[in-house]
Amino acid sequence: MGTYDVAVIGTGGVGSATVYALAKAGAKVIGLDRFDPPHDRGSSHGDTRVVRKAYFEHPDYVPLLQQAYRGWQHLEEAAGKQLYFPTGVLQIGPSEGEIISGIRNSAQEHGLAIESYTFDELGQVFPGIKPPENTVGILERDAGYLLVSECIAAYLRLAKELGAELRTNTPALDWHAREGEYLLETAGGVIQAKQLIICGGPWALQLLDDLEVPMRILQKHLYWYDNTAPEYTADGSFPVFLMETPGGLYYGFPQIDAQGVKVSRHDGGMPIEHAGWHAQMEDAADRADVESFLSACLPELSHTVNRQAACLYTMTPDQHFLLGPHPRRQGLHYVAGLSGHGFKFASALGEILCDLTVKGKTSAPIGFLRATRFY
Ligand code: PYC
Repeated sequence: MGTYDVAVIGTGGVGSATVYALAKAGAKVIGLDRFDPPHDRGSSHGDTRVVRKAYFEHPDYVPLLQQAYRGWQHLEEAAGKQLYFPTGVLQIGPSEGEIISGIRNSAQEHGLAIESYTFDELGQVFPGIKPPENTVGILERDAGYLLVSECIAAYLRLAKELGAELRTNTPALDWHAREGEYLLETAGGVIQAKQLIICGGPWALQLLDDLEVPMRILQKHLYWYDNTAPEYTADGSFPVFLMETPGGLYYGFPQIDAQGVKVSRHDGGMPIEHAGWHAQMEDAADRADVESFLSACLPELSHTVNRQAACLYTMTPDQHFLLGPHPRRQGLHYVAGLSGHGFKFASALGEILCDLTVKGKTSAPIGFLRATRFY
């Protein structure tokens, strides 16, 4: 075994992409996970994830998304299967609200194609949607959803074929720097690596506590509603949607299988003390809240839940990611606090973390995501 070039803690969305990128670059890499990924104990499960480019959160994310789109295409080719489904993403909100004005800024700054709809047009073009009063819509066609667990499984399979070592059900307990390398204490013994990448999702609160950025964990519920209405199906051209309503920010996916239409609330959420959570699978207040959104805005959808799941968001104070080389520790790199919108970036973040370790630098514009913005 000896010393690895790089150890990656956490092989969910970003960790699996990172292990793959490192193995492809010829590094001797080991990836560890406390469960057996793809699993449902973190932030990368529930079948689907939104992928979109005209990013309302900040225009500086757009170059990373352009890299991510290329990365997902590469993964599809390498894995020999479709993982990205360009159903389009429709975002609805007040025309001066955070979402609509943010999309317009990003699209303008980066020359991205978007289509605008007035309130009246929304009702005509998307007959299943009753938009909240005084809202407008923007459709981005080169956007849609990714099959989240299948992306992770593909990265891990391909990484293994390229020689990466993967240890599942092996919690990383602690790490120490010693004489130019890292010693990683795990439940299965100590691992030595020249460099360390921490992609621990909600476990980053413990593993990256010396980054000194206060993160918190929120639990979110996902619901799959039974559906017989053709206007909510992917075949019926229903897009992925995000809706900024007076009651909250909700999102969902077209029906793609017998489970129905997946809907959840993006803002809010229940604070969780520790990532070793015990899922509270039923939250009557959350479900009632989501269903009042359905009654108001997706009135043809049933309220019969075929499946529900819970997942975790790891939030930073400003809801932007933490990414980069550790400010005080040579050879230690971090990605954390993806704040519920990170999976779509995983293919790019894996390449960037690979470059930071193998080349010692990246040409990707990630300065705005450094943890040092909080100091
Ligand atoms: O990343 O677009 C996103 C998203 C919406 C809701 C949860 N994540």
